[in-house]
Amino acid sequence: SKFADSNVIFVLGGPGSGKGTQSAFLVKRFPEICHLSAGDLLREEVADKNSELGEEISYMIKNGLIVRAEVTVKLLQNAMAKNPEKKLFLIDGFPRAIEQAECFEKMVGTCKFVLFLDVPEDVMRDRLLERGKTSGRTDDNVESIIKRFRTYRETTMPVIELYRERVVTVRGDRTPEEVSAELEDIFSQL
Ligand code: UP5
Ligand code: MG
Repeated sequence: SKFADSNVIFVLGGPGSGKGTQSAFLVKRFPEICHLSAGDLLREEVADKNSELGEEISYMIKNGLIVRAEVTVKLLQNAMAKNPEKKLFLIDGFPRAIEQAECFEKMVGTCKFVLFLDVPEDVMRDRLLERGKTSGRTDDNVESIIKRFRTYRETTMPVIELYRERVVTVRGDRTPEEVSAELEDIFSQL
């Protein structure tokens, strides 16, 4: 394989680019893969009445801001430790800031490659607003979406630049099935 020897693949792309949808497809198709969504792990903390971090995280999510790197890396580390039998970890929505990438490299290790789902902002916005009718997510509204896009452009795009030699870009503005077919191809070759 042309990819580095690591059991971690980062899945990046803007809000609503299809990271969760395509990660779900990949674990169904390749059961040896474990999908970990950083956003889902943070939302679980908010839902956990015993968590001391719930309020801080809830504020950050609603405002499209990035939670302290150590918090998210710890949640990811714990989740990885709970799935020791898995061969490959798809880490979705992380790292979305340079400091997060550095923290993960220091505490866990490097990544095999970065899967980047490229979708124009207007397409992502329409998807998020549509999902917002039923999702119950506190950040699927116009105000939060504008903030999420700003953080994405200013803070997450530099991560794509940082890893540019290891980025595999897939166009995400097609039907879910078309995107999945290309991903199946890529992952079959690993
Ligand atoms: N959909 C998907 N694919 C489609 C397609 N090909 N055609 C048409 N529709 C498609 O998809 C979004 C919607 O689009 C769905 O309704 C889907 O059916 C449809 P989804 O697969 O959910 O996209 P995804 O990229 O996962 O979108 P998500 O909203 O989850 O992305 P975000 O990156 O915004 O959210 P995340 O959960 O990763 O992060 C949320 C917040 O948590 C961040 O803003 C931040 O505040 C915080 N966070 C941190 O602080 N640190 C972290 O490390 C991670 C998150
Ligand atoms: Mg998601």
